[in-house]
Amino acid sequence: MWAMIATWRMALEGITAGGEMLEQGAAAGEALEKAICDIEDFPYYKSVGYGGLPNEEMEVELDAAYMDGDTFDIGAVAAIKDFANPIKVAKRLSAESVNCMLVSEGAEKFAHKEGFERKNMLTDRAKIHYRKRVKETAQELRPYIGHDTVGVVALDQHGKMVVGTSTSGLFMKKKGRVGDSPISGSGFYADSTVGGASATGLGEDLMKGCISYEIVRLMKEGHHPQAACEIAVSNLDAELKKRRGKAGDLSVVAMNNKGEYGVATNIEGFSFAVCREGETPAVYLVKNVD
Ligand code: SD4
Repeated sequence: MWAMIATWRMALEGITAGGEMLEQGAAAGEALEKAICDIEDFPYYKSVGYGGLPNEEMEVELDAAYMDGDTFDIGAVAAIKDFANPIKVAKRLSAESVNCMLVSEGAEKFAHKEGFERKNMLTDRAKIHYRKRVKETAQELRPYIGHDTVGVVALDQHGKMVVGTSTSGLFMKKKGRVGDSPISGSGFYADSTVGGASATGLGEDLMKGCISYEIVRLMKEGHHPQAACEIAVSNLDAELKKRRGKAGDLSVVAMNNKGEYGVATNIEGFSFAVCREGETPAVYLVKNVD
């Protein structure tokens, strides 16, 4: 059995390409890298890779992470600029036993030394969005939240599971702001003996519940991925509302090592893409658990 699940509609073509690789017997990590690179390279996705919207200083700073569910190797980059495929850098970093999470210039220095492709990730289209936003908000530049991260969980024919994320974070975020996407347990987590999970939404709130780890923990306790996702989202949503009066956007996808999957969200309009052995890749809209 092989399978892939990913956050948002934008992931469909990427995971379809990754799924074809898994069908041919590719390793989960290779298929996931292909899926996420395709999304990073597509200039019209405003929240991932090339064409991603900039921070308040009009710079595109990207976060990405990769985790190997067999070895627990983790690699992550945060606030990296001017490299075409942050997921490749994160995956490469996962081979390092120390220094496996690098930020900003440190991440760029590493990527350069390793020969990754340099690229100006700020497109004219993204600049137009930025200028429009500056005009709209006049004096106050607040981060824009309705904004999507790609998170992919993959299972290969050998039973290996991996997870990866890639994002430009929140539009108009502060320079140096890091979301949940490169943070282990928050934006992603994978354990091949159980399953994997990934999150999208307001990083500052997703981190407060270490939501991806929580979903994998619930699956390990015996919950189906669907139940694990629903419990994790509704618990965190309720805790945040109880303690802070409000909860940000929380959306998750998960898959266990049998290829069964689950999704949950506290917003309207969260979509996900799934592609599994013997099935046509498809996109679905998720009902709010709130
Ligand atoms: C972040 N979680 O940087 C990301 C953004 C996102 O839907 O996923 N938005 O906080």
